[in-house]
Parts: sequence; structure tokens; C-alpha cells
Amino acid sequence: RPIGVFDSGIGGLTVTRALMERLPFEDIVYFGDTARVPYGVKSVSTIEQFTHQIVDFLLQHEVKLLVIACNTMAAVAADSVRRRVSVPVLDVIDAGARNAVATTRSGHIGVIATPTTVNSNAYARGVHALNPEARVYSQACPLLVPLVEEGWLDHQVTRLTAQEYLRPVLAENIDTLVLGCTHYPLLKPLLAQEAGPTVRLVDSAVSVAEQVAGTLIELDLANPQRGEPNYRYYVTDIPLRFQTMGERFLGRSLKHLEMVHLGN
Ligand code: DGN
Repeated sequence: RPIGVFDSGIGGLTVTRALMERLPFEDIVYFGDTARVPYGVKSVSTIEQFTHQIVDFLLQHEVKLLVIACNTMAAVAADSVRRRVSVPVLDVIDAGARNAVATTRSGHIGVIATPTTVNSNAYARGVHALNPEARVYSQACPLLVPLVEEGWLDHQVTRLTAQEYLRPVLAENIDTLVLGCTHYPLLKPLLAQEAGPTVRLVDSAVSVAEQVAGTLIELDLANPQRGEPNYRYYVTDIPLRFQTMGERFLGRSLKHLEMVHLGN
């Protein structure tokens, strides 16, 4: 049975990529709600309703485990998804927060994310549940998502923007910086340079892939076959842009892409 991965749009493909690299024999079904992205500006009840529709769709595909790849959905709807389904549900925020606590030495952790994720305080809650002494300094970076989607991954404009956003968190002497948005792994080289050698980056996509690997072993759910895996992608809007941009996010060609309609 496949792993189900979902996101409000295209960004969750960075999580899918991390899963493909960490678990090369697992089948994956990806769902991106491209017709209704961005979720960040919507109310909690709307985001929950959309999320439940996606979860129901993926359960029809008999997924053995769900990964909430979108930080915004994880921040708002992870608990209600866990109450609804019987398969394990892992999410980028829980995984990123755990990894940050394991990584930091000074206890000063920076988090960069979209405004909705920062306002939800979900990373800080996740960190404090594990280490109440830790200090979390969050910074919303609304301009980074469009810059990544434009493909300006090593561009002077992106560098200056990152410098502006990072200045206040770096001033807090952080030793760990959480990339709390699906799009930021593509900026890792630039962010690592701007954060400097004393700051370790925590990639939520890699963190959740590691958690998935552990959970599959723990629950004896790993695919025993060692053949070519099956990857499928479902989106809710015409997938023209998804195809070209998706290959950049995924780092490989994107096949078996289909548009579907979710009920309202
Ligand atoms: N997927 C969203 C996140 O991880 O926060 C970012 C994309 C968006 O805001 N449209």
C-alpha cells in the first residue's frame, strides 16, 4: 500500500522528494489542492474542511500512512485529522520541532515560515512540549514562497530578502534554524550561507521523511518488495504549471499526474 502525502499545492513535493530519497522502495500518492491554494489566508474551519476532503480521497487510495506536508495544514488541522483516521498521521511541524530540539545546544531556535504558520505558534508549541526551557524566535517570510516559485533560488533579490528576514532571528544568537515551509528546502544553500557556519539548518521535509522511515519499521509497514516504486500525483487545477515547476521541486521527472474534483 502507498504512503499518502498532501499539501495545499506544489510545495509538498519537497517532502515527497525527501521521502523518495530516504525510502526508495515505497509507493507514494501525492495530493496537491492547486485549485484552492493558498490556504494561509483561509479560516481554520475552511482549512479543516478542505483537509478532510483530501484525507478521504487518499484513504480511498488505501494509503497505509498519511504525511501532512504543508505547514499551514499541519499547524491548523493535524489534530482533527488524527482523530478522524486510523492510519498513522505524521506532519512536518511535529517532525521539524523534534529535530530542532535534538539539534540545538544553546536552546535558542529560530523558525522561518509563512505568516499563518508563524501566527499559529505551532512550532513554538511543539518545541516547548519537548523542552520548556528552549527559546523560539519566529520570523514570517511572506516573500520567499513567490521567489522560490519564480525559480530565483540563487538570485540577488532573494539573497537580500533573506538577509532582511534573518537579521532579527540571527541577533538572538540562535544555533538552529528551522525551515518551516515546504518551499524553503530549495533555498537551503542560500539560507545556509546567510545564516553562517554557527547555525545548523533543520529541514522539516527531511525530518518528516526520517520519522516516516522509523514509523514504517516500528509498525512493520515497510514495503518488502525491492522493485521500481509507483508514484501518482493528483491536483485540483489544470496541471500545466504544476508539471514544470513540480519537476524543479521534485528534482526528477513527474509522471502519472491527474486532475480530479473534490466534492464541496
Ligand atoms: N505549503 C505551504 C507551507 O508549507 O506553509 C506554503 C505554500 C503557500 O503558502 N502557498
